[in-house]
Amino acid sequence: MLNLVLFGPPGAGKGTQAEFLIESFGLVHLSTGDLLRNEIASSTPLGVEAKRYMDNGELVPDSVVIGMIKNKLEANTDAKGFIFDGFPRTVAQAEALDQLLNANGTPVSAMLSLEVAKEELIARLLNRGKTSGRSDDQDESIIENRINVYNEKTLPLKNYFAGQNKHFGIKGMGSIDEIAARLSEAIKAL
Ligand code: B4P
Repeated sequence: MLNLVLFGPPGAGKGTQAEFLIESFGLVHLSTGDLLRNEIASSTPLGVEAKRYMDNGELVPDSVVIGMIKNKLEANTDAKGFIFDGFPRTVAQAEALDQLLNANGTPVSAMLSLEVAKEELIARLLNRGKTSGRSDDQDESIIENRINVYNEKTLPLKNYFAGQNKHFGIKGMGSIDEIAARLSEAIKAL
């Protein structure tokens, strides 16, 4: 089973590259950002709570996202593998993911970390904000906050997975196809 954690700051290209990876490797895509946006669109109680955090570029509480991932893993027991996009984002989430996957004997295979310069991240997100309607992509100060939250709470996960010899840095600058080719090469070498 191939279980990949696609990692990187907001705007690194996680969602973009996940589309290519699910097609090439036949994996089930689990994006906590997409799951949360679906909840918001359906105005569920979970969505209403999550929106308060997401609009400000803050992380949604761990218990909420861990519960969503657990449900999705249970609903996809016949999957060939998963691509985790935007999850885990905190050490508590990484520990919970390890526990859930190890209980099934199917641990994380690798963390693929997309590396992109901050100015490029901001430019990509502001550009997406012109058409996406995403409230968290419209305002540069909210984007800056998302990047700060990433540096403070999410970046420590590099060391977490490096400690398990599962961290692979991938240059995330260049064309979408070039980056997809780099990811593909890294996965085939696993
Ligand atoms: P996400 O949905 O994960 O949003 P993201 O970090 O902005 O990444 P995304 O995948 O959407 O963008 P991508 O880099 O592909 O999270 C949103 C919010 O949800 C979080 O802030 C948080 O509040 C909450 N949340 C989600 N998961 C959570 C968790 N586990 N715990 C707590 N809270 C959680 O791409 C960005 C743009 O760049 C796109 O427009 C794309 O077209 C463009 N792009 C990509 N690659 C490019 C390239 N090579 N060249 C030029 N442009 C490129």
